[in-house]
Amino acid sequence: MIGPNIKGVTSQLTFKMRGNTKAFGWHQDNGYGELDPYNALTTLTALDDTDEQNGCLWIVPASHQRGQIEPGLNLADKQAEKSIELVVDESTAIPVPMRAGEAIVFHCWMLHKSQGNFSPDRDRRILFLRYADADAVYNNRRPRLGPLLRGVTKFPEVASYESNFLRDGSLPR
Ligand SMILES: O=C(O)CCC(=O)C(=O)O
Repeated sequence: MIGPNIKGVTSQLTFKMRGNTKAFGWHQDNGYGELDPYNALTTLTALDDTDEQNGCLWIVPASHQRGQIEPGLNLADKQAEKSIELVVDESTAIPVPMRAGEAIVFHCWMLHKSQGNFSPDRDRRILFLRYADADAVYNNRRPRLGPLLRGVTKFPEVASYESNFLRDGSLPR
């Protein structure tokens, strides 16, 4: 789906433990930093069974066809200014219940959100991994750094990205 040349963009564990009723608003993953070409993907692997009660993901099917959506900025609110949260017509939104070990893959423009975990006894842990074209750049045209997982890249800083890490995975000081 991305092509022969792929880099890792983010790896993230999102734990929504029982009793954490905080929702995560509608957004596109490309809202975290617009990557071009626009074919970056997110894979989401459920580490626990997840459903509407314990905060499963919701998506708006086919919403990736709308392209990059700019969040409306509320300049009076400094937090909102930084937010990637979008106001969305939810009428066609659907929950995506998953069994532990199942994975889904979605496009960087797919609108998604999650509700809080209202289960009294079930945690909701998810692994998010994002991948992009090895030459993907931000809108300022600088390359997004990340490990080259497959193929080649024209950017030496991406090709050498992993060699910048020390053996224990930390960055040199
Ligand atoms: O953890 C969640 O419930 C949603 C997280 C998410 O969608 C994201 O980090 O992009």
